[in-house]
Amino acid sequence: MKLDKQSIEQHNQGLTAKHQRALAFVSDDIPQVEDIIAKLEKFQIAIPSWALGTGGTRFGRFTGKGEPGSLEQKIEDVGLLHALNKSSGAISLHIPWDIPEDANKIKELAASHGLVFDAVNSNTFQDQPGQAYSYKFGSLHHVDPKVRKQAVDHNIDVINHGIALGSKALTVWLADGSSFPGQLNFREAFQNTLESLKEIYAHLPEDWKLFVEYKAFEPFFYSTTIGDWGQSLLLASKLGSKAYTLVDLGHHLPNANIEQIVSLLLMEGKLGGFHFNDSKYADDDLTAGSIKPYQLFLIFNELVDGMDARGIDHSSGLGWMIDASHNLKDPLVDLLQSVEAIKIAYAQALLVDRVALKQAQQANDVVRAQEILQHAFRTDVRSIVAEARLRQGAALNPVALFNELDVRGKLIAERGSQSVATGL
Ligand SMILES: [Mn+2]
Repeated sequence: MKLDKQSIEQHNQGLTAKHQRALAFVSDDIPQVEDIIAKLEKFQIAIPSWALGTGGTRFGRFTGKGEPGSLEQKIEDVGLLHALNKSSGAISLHIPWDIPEDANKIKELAASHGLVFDAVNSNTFQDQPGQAYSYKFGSLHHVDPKVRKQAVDHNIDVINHGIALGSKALTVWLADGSSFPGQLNFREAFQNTLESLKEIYAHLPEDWKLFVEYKAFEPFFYSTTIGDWGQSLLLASKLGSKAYTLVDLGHHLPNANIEQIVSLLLMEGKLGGFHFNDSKYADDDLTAGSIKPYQLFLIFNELVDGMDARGIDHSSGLGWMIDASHNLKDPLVDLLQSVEAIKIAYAQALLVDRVALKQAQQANDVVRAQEILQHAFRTDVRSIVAEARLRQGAALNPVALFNELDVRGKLIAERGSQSVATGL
């Protein structure tokens, strides 16, 4: 299904008066509000193809209804999100869960929804039917060169799919690690990973990036071969200028200072992209901003500061992606909430008075520094984010319109209640 312009306009008309009041109230004290709105309009967050179905837990999967059963339907779903918020204009594909049979047709379909293809993701954390060697003991770090070669070849295959779709980046996340002391030689595992990544890197087109994702633990529980940003940065530095570190918010040990990590990676020109989600305990993959909105703001504060310091374009300089999936909410509504939370944090970060903050830091005025940050965080910017949407023809309240139009009900009528998304 596609949303028609008229239902969006009708929805907006009903909310206009209230919206204008809220916008006028908050804008009065923000001289640069037009600049913030312009930046918000440009800022797009890629939707992962694996988040459109109801995710599972280690204990089971409770499937939703009307889930997208094909790549075409997944693109249709992201198109719906983009029509509702005009902030989800890209899709990040996972291979082999979503292999396009006819890349040109898929590209055209995506373009008809106003979508482009963001980073492609390889998968060497599962065995696929007919695969010669198992990844049970890892992939790019494996002791057996035949397993490593199979994993390298898969990544090259993913790059080729991405080239056909117009992607410009490959994200590599490895489930390589060990669960028991003595299982692995750390140095050999790292060297094997580096050599494998070098072979993949050699196949990257000139205008592509390689994102090296890290994760502290899980699925292994003693060591992870790319376990933290230091190990990722080490690999990215050895690989070359097209390799970057990718930060997934859920891939840190509890209470890690992610904003400091982001700041230093940006300083070194090695922050490639982001996977947004939120968590209470570990890699919980919850809706962005649902547990720790202040942390999300502090991360964006460093992102804006660091990108401006290096003259990086906010919307295109880094890869912005959601990586979240759970099994309670409607996945489409969940993604709308995540995108909204990300844009709110970004808008608040744009509000920070950086000249005053610098002065406070130079004067060791701790109280003033906190006041400046928390003033921005406590400003209700929802109407500013909504205004950016309104100007692009999207809905003032995407979640409300999703419900008003009974989008899920219509998808169930089209696809049936048994349709299950491929992937997780
Ligand atoms: Mn991730």
